[in-house]
Amino acid sequence: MTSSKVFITSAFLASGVTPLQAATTWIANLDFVANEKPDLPNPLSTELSDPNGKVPEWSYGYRDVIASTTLTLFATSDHNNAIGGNPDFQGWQNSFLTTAANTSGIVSGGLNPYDLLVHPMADSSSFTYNVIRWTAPSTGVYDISSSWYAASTLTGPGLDGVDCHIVLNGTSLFDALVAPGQTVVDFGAVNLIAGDFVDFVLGPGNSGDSTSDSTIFNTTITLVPETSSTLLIAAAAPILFRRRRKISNPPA
Ligand SMILES: [Ca+2]
Ligand SMILES: [Ca+2]
Repeated sequence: MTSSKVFITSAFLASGVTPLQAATTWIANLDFVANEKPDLPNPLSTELSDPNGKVPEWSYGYRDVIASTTLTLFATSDHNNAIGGNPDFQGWQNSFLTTAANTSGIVSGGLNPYDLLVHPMADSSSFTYNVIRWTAPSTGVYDISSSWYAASTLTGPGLDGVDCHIVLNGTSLFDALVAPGQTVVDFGAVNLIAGDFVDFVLGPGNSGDSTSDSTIFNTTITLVPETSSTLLIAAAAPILFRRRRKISNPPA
């Protein structure tokens, strides 16, 4: 499906002059690792904070439907600094619902440095969908570039990969299936108002079976700077932004 947003710059037009503004960027995996280190009991640790104590635009949790405004945050008791016994693999886990990263700068547990791994539950669970939420800190145009890699290449009954979604304020903007071994990407610009929230949602695929559904996810969100040229264009007419997306199948 395709969505579009109309960008209206009346506030900027009224102000007349707007200074150049540096782009601000959020990167899901690096911001996650930033919150994981240092570990408690170091007094500088924020690892139990959800929303992210270092980059509070991010929250981590789950719910039982794809498109909704609800989000159940992970509990303090869901935090683990050695998931699967690997001290590099740290983050949140409730049953098999996992949001965690390789916090080391080396390959560890089959994950590349700083890989962020997400895992859903089965459809039969009361909390099927993994949700990573980003809340816009200010009104503006944001570029969002996302990828999901279904890491297992196993195929067979129930082993059909995952489904991924981008949901804005409870309404889905993007939906795709990710087959085993496949990478799906989505990129585009959206006009957001401060407080809007963008959910990156992962489910168990059409089978509803979450076996071997570990998925490497990342997204980069960039506030598009307001430049003089943008203002000139904006003065002429509202700008229509359309999301763009593609699905890539890497070589086996
Ligand atoms: Ca940690
Ligand atoms: Ca699955």
